[in-house]
Amino acid sequence: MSLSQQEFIDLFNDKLTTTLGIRVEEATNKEAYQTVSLLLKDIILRKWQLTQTNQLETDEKQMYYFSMEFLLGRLIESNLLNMGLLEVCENALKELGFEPAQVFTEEHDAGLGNGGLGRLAACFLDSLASLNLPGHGVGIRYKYGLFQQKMVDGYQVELPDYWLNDDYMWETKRSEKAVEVHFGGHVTLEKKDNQYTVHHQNYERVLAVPYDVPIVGYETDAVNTLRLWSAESMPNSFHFHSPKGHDYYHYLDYKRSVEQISEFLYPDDSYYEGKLLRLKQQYFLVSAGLQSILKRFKSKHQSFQLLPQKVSLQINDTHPSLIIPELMRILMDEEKFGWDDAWEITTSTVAYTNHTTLVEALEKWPTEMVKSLLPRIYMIIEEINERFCQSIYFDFPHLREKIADMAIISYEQIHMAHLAIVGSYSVNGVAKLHTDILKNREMKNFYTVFPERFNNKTNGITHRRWLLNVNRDLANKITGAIGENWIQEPRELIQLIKYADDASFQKQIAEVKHTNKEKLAAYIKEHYQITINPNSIFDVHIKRLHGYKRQLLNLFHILHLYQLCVDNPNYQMVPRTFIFGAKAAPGYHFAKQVIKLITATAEKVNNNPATKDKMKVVFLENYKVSLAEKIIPAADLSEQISTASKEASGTGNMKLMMNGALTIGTLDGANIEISDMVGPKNIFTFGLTSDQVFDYQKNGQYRARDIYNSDKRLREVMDKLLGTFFSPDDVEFKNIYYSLLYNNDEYFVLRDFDSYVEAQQHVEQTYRNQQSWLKKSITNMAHSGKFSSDRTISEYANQIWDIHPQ
Ligand code: 26W
Repeated sequence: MSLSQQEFIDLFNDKLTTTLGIRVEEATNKEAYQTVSLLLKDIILRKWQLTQTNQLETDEKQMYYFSMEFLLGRLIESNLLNMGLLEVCENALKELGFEPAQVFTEEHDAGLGNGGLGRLAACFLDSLASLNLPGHGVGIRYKYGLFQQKMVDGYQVELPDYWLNDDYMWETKRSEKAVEVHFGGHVTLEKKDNQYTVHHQNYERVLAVPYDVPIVGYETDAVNTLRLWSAESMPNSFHFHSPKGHDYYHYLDYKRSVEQISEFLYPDDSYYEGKLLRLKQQYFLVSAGLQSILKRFKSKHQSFQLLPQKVSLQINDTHPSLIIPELMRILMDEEKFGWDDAWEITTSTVAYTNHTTLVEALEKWPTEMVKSLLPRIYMIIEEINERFCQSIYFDFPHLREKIADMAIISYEQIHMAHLAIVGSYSVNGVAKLHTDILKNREMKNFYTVFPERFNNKTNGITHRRWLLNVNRDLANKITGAIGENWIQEPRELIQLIKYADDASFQKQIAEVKHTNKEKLAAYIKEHYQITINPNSIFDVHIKRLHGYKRQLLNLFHILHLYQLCVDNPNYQMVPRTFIFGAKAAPGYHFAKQVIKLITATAEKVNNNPATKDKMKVVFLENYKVSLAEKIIPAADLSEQISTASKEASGTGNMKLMMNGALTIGTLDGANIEISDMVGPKNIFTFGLTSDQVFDYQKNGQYRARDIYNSDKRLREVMDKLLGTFFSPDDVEFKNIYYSLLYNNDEYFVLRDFDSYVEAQQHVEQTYRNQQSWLKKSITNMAHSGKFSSDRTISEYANQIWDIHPQ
């Protein structure tokens, strides 16, 4: 798309008049934002409509990405960029007297996700559209996104994220495409002429209304769709005629209970809680999404035999795995297929991505709950289980004793991961190590039965948002050196290797980083009244707060440095700014205590004369996509320090690397592949390997207390948690202390401390030599092309979905 600046201004003024009825001089930043997005949406809608017609006509295979989370953040800048209108829009806004950055920040983040899994889904949508691939998202239009985090006296407090307070500019409600979803009731089977008819009665009816968001690709024609479903009560469902007069109250109850379904996103990350409402959400997503896909399919095809050739359904973790019995239900009960044919179609259409092996994150629904909420679905799951167990018994006699472990239903629980593996044609992990752990440990028996299903798709991130949009200065320097080819072909970033040693390029890179650090410092000054030194190392730890992500290990290093400075006023260190951003699940007490410990440490470090010029600790409130976009370009050091084997992949590691940060990390998730790409000299690795972690878990020989006893530094740090260091009479951190010493330190914080401190010393030495640091930084950027989600999505498209550019 190309528009001249004047054309853009004319469109702007016109929109302002016809929608808000005001003159440009009166318009606020918010009104300017609304106007830009409206005029942009007009342009996008034309393309969107063409794509839809075209996709229907050509009848190419479509892929649908089912996810309970899409963490989109803001769309304005990436939509402008992808439409080729970013520059002209910015110039036009300036001409009209606005500051573009101020205008863009008026968009409220769409925070419909918790963390990695949700953001991955959003990056995938961008890559699908940018590669011109027919792939769409299916999700829930939560009225409230992930909670807003407010810090009060150093504690996290959760506030509702009412993101729809202002209209969401990118969505279009499609009432005419609404479908019905049924819950509860009774199911009876009637046998007639050797055919079963299923009667489902007395169910609750829910109206699922889709809101579509156009997904624009970078310089491509196609506009894909993210369809978000909202739950409404059935129209005309209020009847006056009961003589008892209870109807009105029943109606209100019904309406409340229905609207609840799409009310809020569960804030748990990697922690499963068997809540009925969550189960409702999952079935609601799956049933509504599938119905609309099948409607479209039916408008073109006579028989569902063709479904696997025309449709691929990817499920983002097990959260949408009810799509398997739901598809079976529709094929059998409504389309009258027999079991075997229905099963063949289903298991050739659904593909499953696993994102975690943490036991506490694996979904297991109580049979009673599923039986009463989804009676027909439960019957089908029982049958899937029955047949699966039989097939193991007869076809894999050597696995007979494993049947109890592999069953989909056991101990009154449905194991959703087992259902997902048995019911799909592809099972993928999200990094090499993670896939190996699935194959050889966690899902070993399933791998024996279905070896051809398992495959790896290492995660990726959209380099358009995470480099081009958020760090334009850096992108320009890159283009200055190697040309702009890398934007279409991110692997071309490898050309930067030639400049890794080039003094003039190093200088440019250093300048950009410095400017970015100054910007972040100014932001921190403005919002936190903390002065940070742009010449210090910006050491960044941003991700959900979780035991396995070991923010605590980072903190112990900070407290250790603090002690060194206090003990020796002449202690020489390269100044550092430790930057944290993290939300804790509201019910995760340990994680919340760690947040409080970070802020308490910040108080100490930032105010002690012995440390305050050498170290600063900053906890940035309400970590979200748009905050990540501010921090990442300014980062020197990327903390990726999970207990080996626990982080399936990580994607923050990729974003930071792409922006020139060096990684300090364990050999976990995609860190291993980053290390393979850049080589050991260009990354600071430390700590136990995953095999060592597994060995400890098996042999039970880990003794956290022995390490505490033998390491004076650790004792000094940890004893601060109990004594009067943080506050005179406070014992609030004793839980942390106990979890490490009495519960034997589940995440091996103490075990990795020494090796971490050593790696941090290495970081410091390297940073002292700026030339060497910059060389490593450029080397990291050069190898980051592999981690573009364009690569990931091409692999999914070719190896799993069999979809092709349109
Ligand atoms: C049911 C509760 C629940 C909620 C979310 C369980 C599990 C999850 C997700 C699987 C957690 C998650 O986001 N996992 C992350 O997925 C990323 C994308 O693949 C990976 O990069 C991260 O390593 C992984 O932790």
